[in-house]
Amino acid sequence: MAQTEADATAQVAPTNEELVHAYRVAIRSRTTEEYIVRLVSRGEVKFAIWGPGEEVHGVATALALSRVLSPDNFGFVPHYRSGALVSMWLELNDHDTFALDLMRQQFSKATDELSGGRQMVYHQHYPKHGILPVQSPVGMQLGKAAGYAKGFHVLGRTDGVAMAIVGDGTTAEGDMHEAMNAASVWKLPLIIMVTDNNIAISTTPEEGRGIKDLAAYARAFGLEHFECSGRDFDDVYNTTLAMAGHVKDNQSGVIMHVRDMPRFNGHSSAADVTFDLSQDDPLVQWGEQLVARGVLASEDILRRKQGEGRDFFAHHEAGRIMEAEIDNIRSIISQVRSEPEPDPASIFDHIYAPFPNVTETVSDGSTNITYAAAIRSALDHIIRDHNGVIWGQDVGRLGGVMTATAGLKAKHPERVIDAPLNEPLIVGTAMGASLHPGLTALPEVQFGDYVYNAFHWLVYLGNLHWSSKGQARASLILRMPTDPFGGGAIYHSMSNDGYFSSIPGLVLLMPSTSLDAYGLLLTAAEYDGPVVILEPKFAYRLALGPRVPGEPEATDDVESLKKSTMRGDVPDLDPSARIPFSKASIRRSGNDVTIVAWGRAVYTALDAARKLEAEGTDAEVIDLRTLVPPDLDTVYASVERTGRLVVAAEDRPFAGFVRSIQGHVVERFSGMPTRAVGQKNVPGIGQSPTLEKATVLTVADIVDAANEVVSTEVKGSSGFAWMPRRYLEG
Ligand SMILES: Cc1ncc(C[n+]2csc(CCOP(=O)(O)OP(=O)(O)O)c2C)c(N)n1
Ligand SMILES: [Mg+2]
Repeated sequence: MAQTEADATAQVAPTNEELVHAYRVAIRSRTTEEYIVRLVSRGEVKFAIWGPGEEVHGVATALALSRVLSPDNFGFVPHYRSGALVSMWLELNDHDTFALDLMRQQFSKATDELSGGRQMVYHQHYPKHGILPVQSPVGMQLGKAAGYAKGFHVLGRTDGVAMAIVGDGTTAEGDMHEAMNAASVWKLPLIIMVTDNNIAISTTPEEGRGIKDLAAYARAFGLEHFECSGRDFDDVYNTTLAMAGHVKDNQSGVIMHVRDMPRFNGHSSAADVTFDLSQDDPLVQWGEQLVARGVLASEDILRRKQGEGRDFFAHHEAGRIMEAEIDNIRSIISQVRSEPEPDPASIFDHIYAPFPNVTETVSDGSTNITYAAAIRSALDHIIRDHNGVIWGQDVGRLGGVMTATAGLKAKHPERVIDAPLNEPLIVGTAMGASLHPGLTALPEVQFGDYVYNAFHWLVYLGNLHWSSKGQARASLILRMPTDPFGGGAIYHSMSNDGYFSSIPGLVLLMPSTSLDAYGLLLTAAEYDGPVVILEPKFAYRLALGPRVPGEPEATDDVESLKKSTMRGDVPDLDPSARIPFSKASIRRSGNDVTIVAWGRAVYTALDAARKLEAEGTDAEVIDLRTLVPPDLDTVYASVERTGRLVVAAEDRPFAGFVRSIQGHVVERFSGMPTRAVGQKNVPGIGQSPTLEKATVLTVADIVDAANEVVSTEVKGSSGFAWMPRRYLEG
């Protein structure tokens, strides 16, 4: 070795003090987990998962990473077996209560700072320390970390690094392919760490792992590959140090393959948890090495011994360091045992981040701003004022297939990004990027019909804030076109409101006018949580609803505005306009029947109302605008007056959101005549125009439903079951 290289290695090699510290943290991790095994065996805790056998890898990795990275430029999503790694990383970054934090989560106590008793153990989240929230579905660490890496670049950082830790079985998930694509195409400073114990619960590599050669796999994506033995402290430390330096300096992705990891207590508490003595223990071996090097005394370390029973401690001589940790863990357990359980009423806390307190922009006249142009203008403001970044298929060069992002790439070349053709990549990485405070992720999915392979991300976005006790905040606005628009057939026409409305925690919007699209987007940008916006396709090229503040009014200006927005320019509208969440709009007042609609159905409902008026029925039309959480007060106040309800939407009522709004009203006003109408309950819209017409919501559907409810006599067994107040006030 040349002299300078030797100096550099000596400088970064762990000192004896650091080695002792690392050994103590590794021993604490083993002690904690073997005590958890006891708690499980006694039935004191419901479920546990753990990583005995991964301690040496964990502490060596954390120590090496800390040489190159800090929470300021590093974020990572751990695996549920990364306890020792997380514990060491936290200690190196001035947080030394990990064992207590963990035990509180293990016992699901009210004091569990990580999730308030909502999450399984090892679902950590320490945002200040760069530890990103851990979720249960394996694989999502990958998209999340890839997005976090992308977020560093969006924010102009050239020294950031993100890491996802997954097990070997998880390399079969599509998430792996998505993260590899993102890392390759976007040149992300991403570490994909595969901790390989050669098993996935019970599935062997032969049964479960299609990637036979991780080095060749990495090469195919243009990434580097590093590998080490997870049993060997020095190998892990040196390889990780070189690998992390490479990722940081080159700002490019790697696979880090950690081979030969043992699994000592079975997969989880659901398995046979007997400590497996047939495998060599890296922690015992490393202790012996540290004694041989004179770093520790012989009495300090953990050793195996002959013993009876299934318990770890029956077969091990703890040594001085573990003895001290046993006292420590026992006192933590007895403290945590006596701490309070979560308050049952707390389940309703943190479903949403606080909604922005905005005043509705009220406007009159008719707008000349198309729906697409209103979206462009709002996105323009969000990019500028909220660190917004758009990515999706064809959103840049083309301006989106619906023109909703036209002109924005020219204005913000770095903030409008044509993404790979992969929806879970788009939504998942946006989710990860949105974990950077102050960044607003604006993913677009090209058609609502193509978001289903990203559904797990939407479910996760819905529970993230709640499951982290309100601490994790994902500022993400997902936009996608929906509703039928002539000839789209099964996969470009469907309305899918009901799929998303059943995910608690998501704000679901469906604006039907240019001003609502504009104002709701700007409100969403002020919100620290996930928002899904469904945009009716028919609307994009139409100027719908009242004037948008800031739009020109002089005839010449209006003409040039129309031309320029058709060309795909971005109009400059008043950035102060807002439409509040969860506030419906009464589009037409009436007394005889309430029609609740959203999206394209609002216009079908207004046409139906005109027809009904000609027949002598006075219909009120309510545009829900925010589907979830819905403004039921406005609906209730209206039906209380009219006594009749029709819910009309483009989605299928059967088992869907349309039926749900109807159900709320029926529950509250027992006996009230109601109908729910929408797309017919068939698997899709046929390509034939005749079939399409027979399938989608029509004016006649609404008129017929309104006539039915208006002509229904409201009677119960003992006379009138329910009457609108106006009859009683007579
Ligand atoms: C998406 C998803 N599918 C299934 C599961 C259930 N499950 C939990 S762990 C696991 C095996 C993971 O194996 P591997 O990636 O090798 O990690 P290891 O547990 O071996 O560290 C499975 C199937 C899950 N949590 N998430
Ligand atoms: Mg495994």
